[in-house]
Amino acid sequence: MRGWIMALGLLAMIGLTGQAEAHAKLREASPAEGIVKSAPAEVIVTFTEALEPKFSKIEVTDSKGQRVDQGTAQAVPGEPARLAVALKPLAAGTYKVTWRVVSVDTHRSEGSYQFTVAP
Ligand SMILES: [Cu+2]
Repeated sequence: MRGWIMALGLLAMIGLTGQAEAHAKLREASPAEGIVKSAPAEVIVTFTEALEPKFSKIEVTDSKGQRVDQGTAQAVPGEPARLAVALKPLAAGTYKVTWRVVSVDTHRSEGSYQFTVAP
């Protein structure tokens, strides 16, 4: 019995440490990095942690640095680790998605990737 309690305590400690060090990392994105055949209407990014949508944003820019997203990124209902932003109609070309997010543990993280709309 004592062994069990110690083992559970150890597991709890590992669990807590793991959580404290967890930052929101990009888990998947739509469109994904690379080439897409048709212009997407929105960008949806999914992270490894739940986000604070009010403090999280996505910017999508074209090769000239012009914004092509339609503004504020929105939380996806029922999907706390997911953020979406609508796009203006995209021509063929390469676009950069930059995300700056705050996860529910208040940690900030940011990053970017590119996708290309094929001609
Ligand atoms: Cu964190």
